[in-house]
Formats: sequence, structure tokens, C-alpha cells
Amino acid sequence: MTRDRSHAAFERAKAVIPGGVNSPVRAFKGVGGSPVFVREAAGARFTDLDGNTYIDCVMSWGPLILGHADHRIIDAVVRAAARGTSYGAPTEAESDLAELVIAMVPSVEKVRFCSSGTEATMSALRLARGFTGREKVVKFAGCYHGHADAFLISAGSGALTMGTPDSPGITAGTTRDTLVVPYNDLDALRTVFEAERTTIACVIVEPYVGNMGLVLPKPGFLAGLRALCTEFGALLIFDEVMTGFRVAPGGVQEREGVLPDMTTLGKVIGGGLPVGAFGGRAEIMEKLSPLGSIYQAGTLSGNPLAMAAGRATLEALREPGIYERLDAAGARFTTGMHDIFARHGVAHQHAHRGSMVGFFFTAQDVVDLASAKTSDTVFYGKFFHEMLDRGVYLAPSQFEAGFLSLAHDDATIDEILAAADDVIGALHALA
Ligand code: KE4
Repeated sequence: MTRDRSHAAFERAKAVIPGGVNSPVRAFKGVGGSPVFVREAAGARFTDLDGNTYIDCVMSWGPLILGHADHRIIDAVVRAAARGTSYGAPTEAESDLAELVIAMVPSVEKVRFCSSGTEATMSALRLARGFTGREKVVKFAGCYHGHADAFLISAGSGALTMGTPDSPGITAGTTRDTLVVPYNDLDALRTVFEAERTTIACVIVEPYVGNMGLVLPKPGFLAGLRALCTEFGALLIFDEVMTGFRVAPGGVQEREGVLPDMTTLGKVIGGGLPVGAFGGRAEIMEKLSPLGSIYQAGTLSGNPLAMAAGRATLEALREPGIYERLDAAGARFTTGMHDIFARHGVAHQHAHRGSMVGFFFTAQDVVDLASAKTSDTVFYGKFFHEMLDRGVYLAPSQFEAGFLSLAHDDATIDEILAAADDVIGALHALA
């Protein structure tokens, strides 16, 4: 399989775009080599500039739960575009999607749209600070909430919670206001709350983590977060940008029966067009301008094309039997991968929730960032490229989740598994 046109396109892109990409993970730094440039996509597959076709297990990092170029979304966007692409004035399309979100997501009484998950989480943080009058935010090591300054803070090497910036350009003040604790560690969170008492505005969490790879909450962890936030008067924010409408119609909060005070959404909600959203209890959301005094805005927030794509997506997901199909696809993929790794004696962990899938090449149970980092990223890189050469596009990082769609039927998943069996057999023979 040659990818000369992708390589040439990458060189061209690097001359005009920093790193040749508009989002770092696309540059293959996590697996080495040069990224594949996409020409077109349909269903579960995309075709690169050299005419190679791949089964896509990333699906734009989550939005494309119906599959690429789903006709229901394309038709809705084309119809909307024919009436204009943006107005900067309210439309009923926004209320149409808002009513759907409120009907599907248990804790959301009112919702505000924006254009990315980052905008959603940064806005939710400002709203939590304004609503509570408090300044600090608690996040969990390894969870990603977009690239707003407050969230680009990792666990510090020193004190339990003093963080360190993930990036230059983040001020000491911002760093001081973000406290970081290990995922799945309620004792560490209680210790922080007892030390801080009334300074914490909110705790934000990926209720199922996708940004370490797929890492699941221990039994009682989410309920424990809920109880601690209630006890200390902090708001609980579920960042469901990845899990919203993915693992259940109402996301993790529906599956686990734990209600946050606010929820952030993205990806699936826009069906591949730029939509972010944050929602929650009306008493909180009504503090937002122009009703309240907490400012938040966006030129293209509620864009009619994006609203049309989101509505078409969510309406398709509300048809009977959809989530059973998605869960079956996730189970077939994950069980199949487990069987292959086990048969070849490859140390691994595996999990899925609905069509969100993940595996780690480590013998250790993965419950947080430290255990996720025991994974063999060199082996993952080899596995990734061998699968790529067999026409399967996995996430270009061990520390990302995979996403299947309604277009990943049994035959497609069996193609993935056949390639994996061939690769693992070859790699393990070399090991
Ligand atoms: P965006 O600003 O990328 O739309 O959303 C940020 C975000 C917020 N919260 C969660 C839980 C997320 O997973 C994300 C974005 N996810 C990454 C995948 N690791 C998007 C891929 C990328 O950065 O290019």
C-alpha cells in the first residue's frame, strides 16, 4: 500500500499550516510516520489521496455515529444551505435541536449551543464560577476537556493537587485555580474538598474517559462524585462531549443513573458539523447573558447547517433498536480483539460501552492515567501501522478511544478482526 500522494500533501500542508494539521493528534506523533490524507468517505470507510480505502475506527473522533456521508444528514444540510448558511439571528432550528437534547439528556433543562467542545467546557466553567461565586476547578489527571487554559493542567509531581501546565502560555494564576486528582480516587477528591472547603466552583469529569484510551469509572465513583459535590456545594459537570448520545441516548448519566448539575456536549450532537453545547438545571443556565450577567457568545453558535445536521443525527438515533445495534458492534469488535490478543498471548486490557471501544497493551488493570501509561506504546505503534497497511484505520494513539458506527456491520467488523489476527500473529512471531 503506497501513500505517496498523502506524503506529498503533508509536505505541502506543513509549508502553510503549523505541523501540517489543524489539530495535533492528526499528525501521527503518537504512532510515528506520516498522516493519511482523506479524499472522500462513505459509511464505515474512507479513501485516501492514493485511492487506498480503510475501515475507519475513529469516525472523526466520535461525531459520525451514523457513518460517513449519511444521506439523512447530507440531505438536511443541503436543504438548510439552500436557504442560507448563517444569519446571526435566531432560528427555530436551534429550538428544534434544543428540544431534542432536553428530551434525551436527563439532567438538562436548558441548553446553549456553541461551535466546539472546547467552547462548551470553557463556558460551563465560567458559568459554574459565576453561579457559585467560587474560583477553583477540579479535574482528573488524564481527562481532556478541550484546549481552554484552565483544562491544560496536569497533575503536579509535588503536592497532591498543585498542577503544572501542559503547555507554555498558561499563567500561574490559571494553574493555581485548577486542582488535579487521580481518576477513580474518591479519597483524593475528599482530601481536596476538606482542604479547600468553599473555594471549589466545580468538578469536571469525563464520566467514561475516552482521552486516556477508554477508562471506566469504578463502581460507586460517579455516585461518589455526586455526593461530594453536593456535600461541599460545588457543581458537578459531566463532560459528555465524547459519551453524549454515544453510549446511550442520554449518555453516561442515563446509563449510570447519576445526574450532574451541568453537562457539556459535542461531536455526535453536530453529526460532523461544528456544534458544542452545555446545559443543565434552569436555575444555573438562566444566569447566562442576556437573561443573567454571565457572558457567553458566538458568531456561528446555533448555525443553521450545524443544527440541521445535529437534528438529523439525533432523530435517527431515536429510532427503536439503534443502541442495541451500536452496543452489539462494540461488543463484537472488543470481544474479537480480546480473543485474538489472548490466543497469541499478548498482554492487554479491553472494554467497550456501546460503540465506544478501547484496548491497552498492558497486563495491568487500567483505572487511571498512571496505569494507562504502563501500556506498550511502541507495540501499539507497530500494530497501528500494520493494521493501516491492511486497510484498517485505528486511533493514531494508544491513549485514545475508538468509535464505531451504524455502518460497521458484522461483516465489516469481521474484516477488522481478520486483519488484527494476521497482524498480531506476525508481530508476535517477531517478538
Ligand atoms: P473539541 O474542542 O475538540 O470539539 O472538543 C474538546 C473535547 C472536550 N471534551 C472531551 C471529552 C473531548 O474528547 C474533546 C475532544 N476530543 C478529542 C479526541 N481526543 C478531539 C480530537 C482532536 O483534538 O483533534
